[in-house]
Amino acid sequence: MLVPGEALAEEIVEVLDAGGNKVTGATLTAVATMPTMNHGTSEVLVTPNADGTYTLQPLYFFMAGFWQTAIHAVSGTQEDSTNFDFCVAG
Ligand SMILES: [Cu+2]
Repeated sequence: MLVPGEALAEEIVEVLDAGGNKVTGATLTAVATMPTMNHGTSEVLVTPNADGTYTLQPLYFFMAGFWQTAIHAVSGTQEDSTNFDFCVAG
């Protein structure tokens, strides 16, 4: 469970193609916000890992409540985006 002020939280994500294969070498951008409160966090850095996943950090969820991480991935001429929605317990 996440608690407010967990400064070193991270998310590890995979990017899959239509066939379910991991996409390596993609360019990911990530923004963490509290959509209902109109604020975000400091910049989220994306680091590719050797196993084909990507690590998003730092994710500084400094308040309890509803958070959203919006992720956009670009690989060649393909791009896609998704949101991870979750609550930080108070
Ligand atoms: Cu807030």
